[in-house]
Amino acid sequence: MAYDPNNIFARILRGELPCKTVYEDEHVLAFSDIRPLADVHVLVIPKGAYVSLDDFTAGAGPEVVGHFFKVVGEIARITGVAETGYRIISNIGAHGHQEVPHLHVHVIGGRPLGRMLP
Ligand code: DGP
Repeated sequence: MAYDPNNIFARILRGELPCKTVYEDEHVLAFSDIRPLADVHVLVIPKGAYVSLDDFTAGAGPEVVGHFFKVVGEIARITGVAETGYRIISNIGAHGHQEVPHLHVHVIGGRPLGRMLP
């Protein structure tokens, strides 16, 4: 899928829409989800224009990809859920029910989340 530069997260990255920033560096932005499923619900996005994990791993260098996932872990520490446990989810494509076509990882925690897979 071609990247839509007007998707909501692209607009957040350009500062056209507000967000509650949890973490930011040169390559990554993390912000609170607008529809939180738990006390902690943070979205972690690369700053590059990637729709999916496939685009990201093909288009970004291994340092950037590695750094991204390191930040995902850092978000769990910053928000305090690393100690109690949490869930990371990335919905990708139609079957994954991806709503916003800019790669993002959900970091969800702060309550027992129950079993997700059968
Ligand atoms: P999904 O693409 O299905 O993984 O979910 C996208 C998530 O993005 C969903 O949990 C709600 C969140 N979201 C949608 N629009 C906005 C927005 O404008 N601001 C913020 N902070 N989150 C948003």
